[in-house]
Amino acid sequence: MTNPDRVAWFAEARFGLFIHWGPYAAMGRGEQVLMREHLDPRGYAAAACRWNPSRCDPRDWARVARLAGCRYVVLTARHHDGYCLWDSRLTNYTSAAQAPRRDFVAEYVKALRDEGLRVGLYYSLGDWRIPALFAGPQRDPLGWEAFRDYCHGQVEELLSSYGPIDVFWFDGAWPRTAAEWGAERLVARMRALQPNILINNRLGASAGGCQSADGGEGAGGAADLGDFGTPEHAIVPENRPWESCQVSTWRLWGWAPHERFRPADVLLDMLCQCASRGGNLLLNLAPDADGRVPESFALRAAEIGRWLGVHGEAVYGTHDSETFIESVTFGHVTRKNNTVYLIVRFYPPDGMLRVPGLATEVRTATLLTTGQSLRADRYGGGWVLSGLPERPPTHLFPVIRLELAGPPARLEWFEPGQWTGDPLRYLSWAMARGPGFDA
Ligand code: FHN
Repeated sequence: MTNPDRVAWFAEARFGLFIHWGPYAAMGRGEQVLMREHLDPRGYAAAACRWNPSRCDPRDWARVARLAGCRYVVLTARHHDGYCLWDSRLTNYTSAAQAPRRDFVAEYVKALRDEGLRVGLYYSLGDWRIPALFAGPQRDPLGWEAFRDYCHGQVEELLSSYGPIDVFWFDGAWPRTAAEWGAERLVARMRALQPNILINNRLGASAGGCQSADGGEGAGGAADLGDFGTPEHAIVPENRPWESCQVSTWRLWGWAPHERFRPADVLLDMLCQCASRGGNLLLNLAPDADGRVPESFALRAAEIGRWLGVHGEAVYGTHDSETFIESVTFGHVTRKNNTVYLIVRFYPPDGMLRVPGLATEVRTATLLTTGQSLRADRYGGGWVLSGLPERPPTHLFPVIRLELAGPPARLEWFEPGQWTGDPLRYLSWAMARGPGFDA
């Protein structure tokens, strides 16, 4: 069971930056090109050893993360291709031993700390170069044992060499189970080395070997060893800390120069939706072959950061917004105790914003974007706010802060999910018009 104190910062943070970077960036076709295109592993390794991103400066990554309003960053220290971005003593397939002659993890950790950001490391247990990963312990017991111990040893290196690490993000466990990876023993060692570290739920499939579609765990798998869930390309709340990991483009996590970027409002909407459902967003950055931050990403990240600079209290440290307000007709709702934030994606054309379902008295209503006060009046369905500017005060999402007279409660007619619960709660409402079929 996760210690609430250990995970408190994570829930407060709400927004992290994922960085997928490695020699695959030089190929420009995403992070899985080695397997997806069935490349010759020897040719890939030779190209990876020649890869020399001389203009890479992790301080740029850290600055972009801070300007975006991210509170933590997770870097792929080793992805499925097995190339290590740190000076591992267990292999020479590293950025320190090969052409770059640099320990990028060390540079990255220092850059984050200098920017006041928390440090995360991603580590793919799977290494597609190693035949034992595919043969497994039954066919290749000695090869599997050596590979498993190699991975444990590298995790130990990463947690012993770079100071406090806040997040460890496992991935790539497929097709092996948590038991085959020795996940329980590994996690115990990790917590001994770094007692405050947060570990995700991707430590190997459950006994049945199945891994859930979100890259997490089937029920009863190693997910219980981790501290937070990791729905991927989706926002799926869990009854524990969770973080939705999402690409900032259409599909690929690794650099592809011709990939398309999603607009800033779509990326911001994902963050607001995660916060409104009590989770975090881990938004991906794919630096280019030279390690530079694509301008398209930097511009979007800065736009989100400027919005958070004005409206951040509606995201950081907000609770699960228990569904006490129907928000589909205007946007998202987040909450901090008796304060509710309405994140307005669809600006009301009549300048009146309805807050359906809310029973609790609204003491004050403030348009955070401009600081102006709004009028709040009850109506049959909840509350209506008036006095909004005719035109939206921002091209992203205006936010309204409601200070309530107590904890938010919902009116009898409002049921989360709408099409559930007792239909009789709508009877008097429908009877107001009468039973006739004419207009
Ligand atoms: O196969 C990886 C993929 O390349 C990427 O790293 C994502 C990020 O969560 N994880 C795996 C797919 O679930």
